[in-house]
Amino acid sequence: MAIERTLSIIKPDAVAKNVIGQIYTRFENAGLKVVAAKFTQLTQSEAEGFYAVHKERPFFKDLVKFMISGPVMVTALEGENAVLKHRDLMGATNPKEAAAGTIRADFAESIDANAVHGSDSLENAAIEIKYFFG
Ligand code: RTP
Ligand code: MG
Repeated sequence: MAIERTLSIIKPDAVAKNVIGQIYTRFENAGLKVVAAKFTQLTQSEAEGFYAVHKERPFFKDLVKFMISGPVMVTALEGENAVLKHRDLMGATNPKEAAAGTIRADFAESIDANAVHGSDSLENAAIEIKYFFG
């Protein structure tokens, strides 16, 4: 299996809940290694740029507003099959639909405040890691 990199963001709701360590432990237990990280407050233009693919969607404004509502933990993770593995750890976008034991099932409140972001493809992972870490 290929060694991949993926981008994870622990969103403002999960940072506020003080569960960065619990989420990192899940990454570690799944064999995902932290290769870059920064704790940061996104600006409006950073959040808009990051989620530019969604700019025509009805939820875009609320998404950006939420992502700048508090600090986030941005992490590049590396490991076997990292993109899909990280998506599996996160669970479904809507925590009500997320499988038991996933990060969103355990820590997310709603489809808006859903604890984590993860790259959805290897191609987007490369773009997103470059966006935050150059
Ligand atoms: P993410 O990008 O944050 O990892 O989440 P995702 O791939 O599971 O979901 P995506 O479709 O990329 O949507 C990005 C974020 O927008 C919010 N969203 N709200 N109200 C809605 O119908 C709706 N749909 C999406 C979610 O917070 C989602 O994480
Ligand atoms: Mg997405």
